Amino acid sequence: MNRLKIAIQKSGRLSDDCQELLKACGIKFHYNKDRLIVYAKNQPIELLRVRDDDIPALVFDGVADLGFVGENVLGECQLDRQNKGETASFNKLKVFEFGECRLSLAVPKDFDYQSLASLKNARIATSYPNLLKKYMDDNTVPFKNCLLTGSVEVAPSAGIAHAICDLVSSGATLEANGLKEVEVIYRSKACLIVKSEPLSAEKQALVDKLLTRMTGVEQAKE
Ligand code: PRT
Ligand code: ZN
Repeated sequence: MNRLKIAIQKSGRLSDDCQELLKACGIKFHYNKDRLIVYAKNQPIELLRVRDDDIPALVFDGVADLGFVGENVLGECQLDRQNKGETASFNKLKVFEFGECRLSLAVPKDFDYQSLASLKNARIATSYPNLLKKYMDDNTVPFKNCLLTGSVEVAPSAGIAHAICDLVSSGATLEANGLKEVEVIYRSKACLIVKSEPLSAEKQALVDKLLTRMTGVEQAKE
């Protein structure tokens, strides 16, 4: 049987939870921090360890069978494809209780924010241009996009942008940068996606077994 290919974040906020979940499902790996591909010792499974941003496309294109990814990254990549007129097909198998965060708009504390209209024509820094544009378009508020792949939270104090649209969990990063959260535009948790093209019967049976075990692991935690 061909190995079931699972894309997983190589190192970051989702890596440990995903690896622990697979372990709790009885799948054994020898992780090597530098390896892109890791084979399971006791199942026909291989992990593709990549940047989280690359995971949706690997599943959309059928390069990976399954992928663990934040719904924020998934939503952004899906819109990016759709906006380019390309297809982005997948099925969501599960949403987990880890990786929880929200994509929010934030402004400097002294910004006189009344409603979303206060951001009319503002320059907004973000790493999520498609989710931001959809939200602003849905609310018919024009704005200027400022794409940054990192250090988004310093953009207002650096004079690069009037506001930001970034991930928040505790809010400590916003606080440390003198910003206040004014709108939540997207709520996210980690999820498991599968490619839309049908899997072989053997792979499907393995996926079904994994899902049953994941449910068991979740119930054991309750
Ligand atoms: O290298 P790679 O591209 O794989 O990793 P990455 O740096 O892009 O992502 P990583 O590991 O930081 O996050 C992976 C995923 O974790 C995200 O896509 C979200 O789905 C989820 N997640 C959950 C978070 C957070 N919580 C979070 N707080 N991702 C990022 N943050 C950042 C946020 O951007 C901000 O800088 O943490 C800071 C805010 O945290 P608080 O607690 O101060 O509000
Ligand atoms: Zn990333």
